[in-house]
Amino acid sequence: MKELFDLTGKVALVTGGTHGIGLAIGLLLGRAGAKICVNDISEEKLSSCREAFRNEGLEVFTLIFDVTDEEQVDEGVTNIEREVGPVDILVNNAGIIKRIPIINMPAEDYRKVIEVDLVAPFIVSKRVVTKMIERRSGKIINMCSMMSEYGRNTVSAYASAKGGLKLLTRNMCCEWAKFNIQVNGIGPGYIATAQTAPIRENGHPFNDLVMTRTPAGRWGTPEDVANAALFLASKASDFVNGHILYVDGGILANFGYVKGENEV
Ligand code: NAP
Ligand code: GCO
Repeated sequence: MKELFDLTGKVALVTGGTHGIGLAIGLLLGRAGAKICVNDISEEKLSSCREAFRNEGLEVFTLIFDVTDEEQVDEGVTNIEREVGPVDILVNNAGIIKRIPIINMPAEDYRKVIEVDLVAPFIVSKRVVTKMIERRSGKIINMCSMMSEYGRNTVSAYASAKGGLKLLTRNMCCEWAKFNIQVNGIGPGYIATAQTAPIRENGHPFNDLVMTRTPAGRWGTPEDVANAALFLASKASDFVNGHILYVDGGILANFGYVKGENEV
């Protein structure tokens, strides 16, 4: 049973994995035996990431590159292939969000979110998949969102990107499954990280909405998401492809309810 989730001998790249969901994924895949590579655009955050791994008795190969820059991605992945080995597991985790009403959002801001959240997973996957095809084996996990299914005020760019990433995931499945490469997405619900801190902390009313719309009645944790990543990175998911695994405490299943109505 344990060998189903044993990643010993595998090389995993988690983009933007220095904190939040990406860090939790890297630590868990590392505990499962994988050699972990993490990139970011901030050396300071890479340094704190190395400390987090050290504190868990784990090694991590860190490197700086911007996932939206094809040359930097090629250089970074070439460095990983030389120093660590070809990437077996790619987690396209890096992402940004800008919460601005459409009418006020500069097109440049819209493009930037699309670049990081949608174009970058295309760029990084395209660079990494060549060796996966050669070796007839690989796992790609795209970090989608419940905004791959829903819109909401102010997150038009983010929802556009995450909706697109859902279909890019399915297209990658169509083109690469025949090479024994499984490409899936994870769709987290509302997770307590730096990205959601502005709408979760200091009594923000959005916090009440999330608490009532989420049947589990809590914010998710980065570890909740990492558990799903371990499944999609392991042998246990070898026949799962083109799937978006929602890790959302039931929010997508829930239209909502009137507080106190027929509550058990
Ligand atoms: P986060 O704390 O904002 O972390 C995102 C990471 O991506 C950061 O390390 C960031 O680095 C990195 N990054 C941003 N732009 C980059 C670039 N151009 N090149 C390389 N790295 C870059 O976010 P999170 O909450 O952990 O979320 C991680 C992923 O899950 C994102 O894709 C997010 O959209 C998705 N997600 C989050 C939630 C949630 O509720 N938190 C729910 C659904 C989906 P810097 O910090 O140095 O900029
Ligand atoms: C927001 C939140 C969400 C989460 C996540 C939900 O402003 O609505 O940031 O977008 O980040 O994507 O799944």
